[in-house]
Amino acid sequence: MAKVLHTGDTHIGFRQYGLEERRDDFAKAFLQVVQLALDEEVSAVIHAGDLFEDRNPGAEDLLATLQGLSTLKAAHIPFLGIVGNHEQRRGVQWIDLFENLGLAVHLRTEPFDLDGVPIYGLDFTGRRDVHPPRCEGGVLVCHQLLDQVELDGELALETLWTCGAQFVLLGDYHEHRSWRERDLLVTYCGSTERWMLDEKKHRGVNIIDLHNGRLERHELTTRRFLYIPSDEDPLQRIGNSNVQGAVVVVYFKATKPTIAEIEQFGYERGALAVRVRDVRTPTEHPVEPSVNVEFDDVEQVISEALAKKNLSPLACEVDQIIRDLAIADSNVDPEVTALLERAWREKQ
Ligand SMILES: [Mn+2]
Repeated sequence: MAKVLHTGDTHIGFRQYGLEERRDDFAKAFLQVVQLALDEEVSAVIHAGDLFEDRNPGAEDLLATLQGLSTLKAAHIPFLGIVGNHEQRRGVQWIDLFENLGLAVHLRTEPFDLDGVPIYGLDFTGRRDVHPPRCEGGVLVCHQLLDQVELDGELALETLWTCGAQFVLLGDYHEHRSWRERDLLVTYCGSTERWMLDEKKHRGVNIIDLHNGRLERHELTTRRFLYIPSDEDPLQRIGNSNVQGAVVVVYFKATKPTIAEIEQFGYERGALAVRVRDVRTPTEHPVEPSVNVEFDDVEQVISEALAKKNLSPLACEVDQIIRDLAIADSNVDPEVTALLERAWREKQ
């Protein structure tokens, strides 16, 4: 008993590289985690935020999510979650809707009792300093960046040693990490599919025994990514590998073959996607020849770059308004003004 599955950063609904196959992969990873929870007979699934890629998941994303949550409910495994930065809405949150349907519990600073262990939750609070609540003898679940993983991370690891919790289960950072000091375990579970190209390691989840503090990693079976370093000949490597259905990632610093040739060869060999990353330093190539790189996916490149900037939810909303093609250019100003006025009023 009191063995919990800690997951997060599922990003259901992410149509990575503009591909339906990838959207499907993110939902499947969630269902795989649900199956693992059943197989491992855990007492609860604890989700540390970013269940969805954004705050408007599509019907197919909701369907997969409801299937997963219903499966857990039928197996009497509670799903305990918080809100991450990606899915955060003004007003009602998705987790509230699932809670209303009896399929989930929205963890809050008032603890949920799991077989005698108090479980506290803190929704994503923005990129400002975070002060953890008191969590005496229990588990704190939150979605923030620790100063140990990002220099300007808003949550200081130091403050967690004194919050009273025995376990701090984190989401937001997409790699598995953990720290132990005295009786406290602090851990990131990592994302369940590769959300960015540099998430090279195997994806997985944490299974934690709340009685003895033991943490086990369980790897997930996810879409194959073939990483080709810049010192290898990409055409030769692709030719010698089974790339059928895989995402091929080429780090590239030579001038031959061309990026277009690498892409074409990868697709001919059956790759699902070919991403070429130019790793030459600007001084090596003052004239940028790779005009076609990522052109079909420019929105995605911008999203990935912005995600690294740790913008506030408000700044992200401004960005979404500006990039939303459904909003006419002449309406961008009034939309942004209205948004800022709303935010200002909420602060009063
Ligand atoms: Mn995330």
